[in-house]
Amino acid sequence: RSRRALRAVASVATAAEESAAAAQGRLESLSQVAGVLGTQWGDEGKGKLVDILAQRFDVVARCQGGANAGHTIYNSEGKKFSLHLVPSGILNENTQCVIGNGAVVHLPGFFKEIDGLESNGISCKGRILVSDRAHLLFDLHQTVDGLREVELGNSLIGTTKRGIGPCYSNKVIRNGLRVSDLRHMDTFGAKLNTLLRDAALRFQGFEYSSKTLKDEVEKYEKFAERLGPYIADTVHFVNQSILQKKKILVEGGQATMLDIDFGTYPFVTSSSPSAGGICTGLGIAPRIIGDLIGVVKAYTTRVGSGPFPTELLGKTGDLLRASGMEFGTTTGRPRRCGWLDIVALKYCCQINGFSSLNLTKLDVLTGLKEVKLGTSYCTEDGKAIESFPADLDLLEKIKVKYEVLPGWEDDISSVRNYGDLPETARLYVERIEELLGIPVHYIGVGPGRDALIYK
Ligand code: 2SA
Ligand code: GDP
Ligand code: MG
Repeated sequence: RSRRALRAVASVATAAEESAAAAQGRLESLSQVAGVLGTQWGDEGKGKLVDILAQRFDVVARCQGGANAGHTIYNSEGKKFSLHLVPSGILNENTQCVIGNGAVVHLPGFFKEIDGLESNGISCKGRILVSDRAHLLFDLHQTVDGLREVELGNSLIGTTKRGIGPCYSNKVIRNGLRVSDLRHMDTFGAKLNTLLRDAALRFQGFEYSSKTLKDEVEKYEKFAERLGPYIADTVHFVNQSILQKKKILVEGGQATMLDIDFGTYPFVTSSSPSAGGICTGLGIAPRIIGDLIGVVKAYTTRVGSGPFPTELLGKTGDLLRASGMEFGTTTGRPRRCGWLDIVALKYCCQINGFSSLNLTKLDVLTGLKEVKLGTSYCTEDGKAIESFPADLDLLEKIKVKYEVLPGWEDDISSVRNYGDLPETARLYVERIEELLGIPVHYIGVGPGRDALIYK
């Protein structure tokens, strides 16, 4: 071979070595208990990062939400998996998965998900523990979710209709059924009857008869038997694992801007997808939690109704939707797209105290002449707004001030070393770090497992 060819081979080897070393450094330094949380309105690419990090963790746990989540992962052969309730650690055969007490479990959906994974060669038996404190989400909750949305008409929330709100409502009003109730099938029917009767009293369209109850109880008798080996006191399991020096990764669903307390209420989900949800949804003490990685999409998307200050309603929004393939993983709904919202992100970073960020889908911005960052909000008459407002009327009318940065033309999907990104792409990353005051340690440049730059 010519000297030039040899030099080229050597430099490729060096680049690969460099990226492998950067990956190792990042992965090895993660704390014993760490979390991956969404920072915007969901679908930032949390599943992909969790799947990658899972190789270094013994346990991957979900602490909130249910099958409203849609986490997409491509394995090393490029095969696509869409996970809903099962944690994204499941593709890594050495990882134990946990569905914590803060999650809501729809058993028909759970078994369907497991059957799908097993038929694709992913073994689930003995690898997933479901908290006996988690609440059961019934078909009735899904029906009620749909009926509530119809009732709301034009002001509907745009839920996934997976029954999340109605199930958490029963939890909070204290007549919900928990996984542990499956151990007492003698009283199960009477408790379920209360929920069915309440729904029938409240909604005209809700069909209910004693046969509905009988059928449902029979179904759950079978589920109880099948779920038996999965049921555990996960609070005890997780805390014992911590004492045994095992590494625990918490996988957030949805995101802070959809949080029941911090999100754009009422256009939110019914759980706590921010840092606090780790403590309440798994029983992990706050001082044990170490690194929290915030997953930030390089632009913003939102599915469902509600305020979206940096939304792009024209061509650029359509372009982002098409090139980012922005369609709901659970429902297939088109996602609304817009520029990165630094004001909302600052608010989110404040709430969660992230140690680092994963900027995802940077590749989707390739080809844009310029990219914009929404850096401040003001009222219609130009008065500055200091922090992310609770007031929806104000949010709907808000004016966003943008910082405009130059775009980049080069395809970045095969870049693996930070220094090989175009200068303007680096400028974009570094400006985000500067504005948020948090380092970006991971940069996504494609959906695949390997399409990640460790910075
Ligand atoms: P819900 O069903 O009661 O939790 O809906 C309330 C709001 O929360 C939003 N939400 C989501 N937003 C983004 N992604 C989610 N998961 C799926 C996905 C969504 C899908 O990964 O794409 O397939 O449509 C998710 N889950 C809940 C929801 O849109 C409402 O705004
Ligand atoms: P999650 O709910 O946060 O896990 O995200 P979703 O799976 O709902 O949506 C993220 C989508 O973007 C999925 O289809 C991922 O495969 C894809 N994705 C994740 N990271 C990247 C990236 O860096 N670049 C590109 N092009 N796609 C990505
Ligand atoms: Mg998703």
